[in-house]
Amino acid sequence: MIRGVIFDLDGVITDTAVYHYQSWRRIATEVNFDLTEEHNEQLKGVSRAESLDRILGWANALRTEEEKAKLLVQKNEHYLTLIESLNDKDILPGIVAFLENIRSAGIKTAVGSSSKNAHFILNKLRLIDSFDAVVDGNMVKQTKPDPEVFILAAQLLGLQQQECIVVEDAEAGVLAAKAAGMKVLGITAHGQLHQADLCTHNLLEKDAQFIQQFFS
Ligand code: B16
Ligand code: MG
Repeated sequence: MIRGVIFDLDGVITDTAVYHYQSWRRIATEVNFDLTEEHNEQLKGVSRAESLDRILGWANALRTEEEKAKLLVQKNEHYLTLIESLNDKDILPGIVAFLENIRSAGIKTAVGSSSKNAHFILNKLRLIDSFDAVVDGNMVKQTKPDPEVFILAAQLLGLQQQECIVVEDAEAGVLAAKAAGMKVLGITAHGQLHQADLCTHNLLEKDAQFIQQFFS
């Protein structure tokens, strides 16, 4: 029996992934590296610090801890300017109705995000009250694909890990959920998330019955 649904934020609740990509591209040019969409796919769901390390690795660029700290601040400042006007119109299709539906069926809801901006973004979207728990990048030590973020979310919901499913758009997040012993509903615009139990384009016309039918 599924009693909780844990949502990833970027790429599932709202499409901030494109803004992360723009800000990382700008940082990448500073180390003379052309960050492609293929590279960016490998940054989805991964923490800010780990993303920078990966970019520096691809660019074969060495930076001191102090320089890295500055680049992380620059990246986030640019990202925050890009999401300045984010509002409830930026919630992805089907999310609001799906949340209402599963909550009225007694299913608990949480966010499990690698983003340190998750609370800020949920407030901008006016969605913060739709979740019983929010775990963000400030609350965990390990980034996805480590399961810590989802394990903590289940704990805060007061549920067993296997009583929760995760909704994810990134390979790192799917692996994190599987490592936590949770089933995964993958959200994909195109293609597949290989280890997800089921994939869909969006949550339109999905309901609590759908969740119990496919994931119990
Ligand atoms: P921030 P999610 C992740 O959020 C993003 O997918 C990833 O691209 C980003 O680097 C990470 O959050 C950290 O975000 O810089 O805002 O702390 O998909 O786990 O909700
Ligand atoms: Mg995501």
